[in-house]
Amino acid sequence: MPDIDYDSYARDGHHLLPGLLADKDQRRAVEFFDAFDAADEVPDSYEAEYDKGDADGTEGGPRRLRKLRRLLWNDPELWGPLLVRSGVTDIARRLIGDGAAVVFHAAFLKPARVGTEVTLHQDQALWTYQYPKAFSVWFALTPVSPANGGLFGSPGSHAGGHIPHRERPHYRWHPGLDAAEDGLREPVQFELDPGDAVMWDRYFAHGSAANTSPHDRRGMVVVFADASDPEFRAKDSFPLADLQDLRETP
Ligand SMILES: O=C(O)CCC(=O)C(=O)O
Repeated sequence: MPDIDYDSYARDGHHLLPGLLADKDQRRAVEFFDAFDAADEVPDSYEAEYDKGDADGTEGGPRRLRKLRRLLWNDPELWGPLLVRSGVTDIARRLIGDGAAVVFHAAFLKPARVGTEVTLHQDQALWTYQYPKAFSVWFALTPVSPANGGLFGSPGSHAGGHIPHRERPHYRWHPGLDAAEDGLREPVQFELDPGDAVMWDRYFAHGSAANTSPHDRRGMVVVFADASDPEFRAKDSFPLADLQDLRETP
C-alpha cells in the first residue's frame, strides 16, 4: 500500500507518490507508447490526438502522438496487472471503497520539440458526467521537469469545487483557467523521476507547458470514481473487482 498523508492530500488537492511504478513496468509502458508513436496507424479505438504534421510528413514533418485514450479497455491483459502491481487499486479502495471503478486511462505523450501545452484546468470541468469522489493518478514514464514541458498544479485549487472555465485564444483542445485571473495560488512544478506519480482530486487545477526539449516527456493517467453512487453515469467503467481478477502477465 503506497504511503499517503491523506490530511495533506485533502488540504492541497494533490500528493506525490515517489517510485509508484516498478522499473520493469515503467519500461514496458514507454516501449508500448514509443511503438505507437512510431507506427503509421493507430487503431481508432485509442481515439488518438496528434501534435504536429500529418501521416505522410508532407506538412510540418511526421505527425507525433499527443494523446491515447481507453488504454485499459483496449488491452486489459497488459494494463490491468500493471495498475494492480502499482498499488493504485489499493489507493482507490482506501479513498472510494469497493465500489470504485476506472473511468479513464490515457497517455499524454508530449513529444520532443513539438509537444504542445495542456492549459490549466480542473478535470471534472471537462468531463461529460459528474464522477463522484474521482481522483487521478498520473505516472511519470520519463523524467518530468519544466525543461521538457513538465507538469504543474495549483495547491488548494480543488477546495471550492467547480470553477467556470473559458475558451482560450490559440488553444484548440478544451476550455481552461488562468491562475491569476481565477484567484488561484501560483502553480507548483512537479519534478518527477520515471516511475514517480502524482495523485490529484477531480477539482485540482493542473496543466503542463510545451516541450521544446530534444526529449519526449511521457505520462500516463488513470482516473477512479465511485461507481456505487446512485448518480454514477459513465461512458467507460472498469470495476475494481474486475481489475483485481485480471490474470497476471509473466
Ligand atoms: O500530461 C499532461 O501534460 C497533462 C495531464 C492532464 O492534464 C491530465 O491528466 O488531466
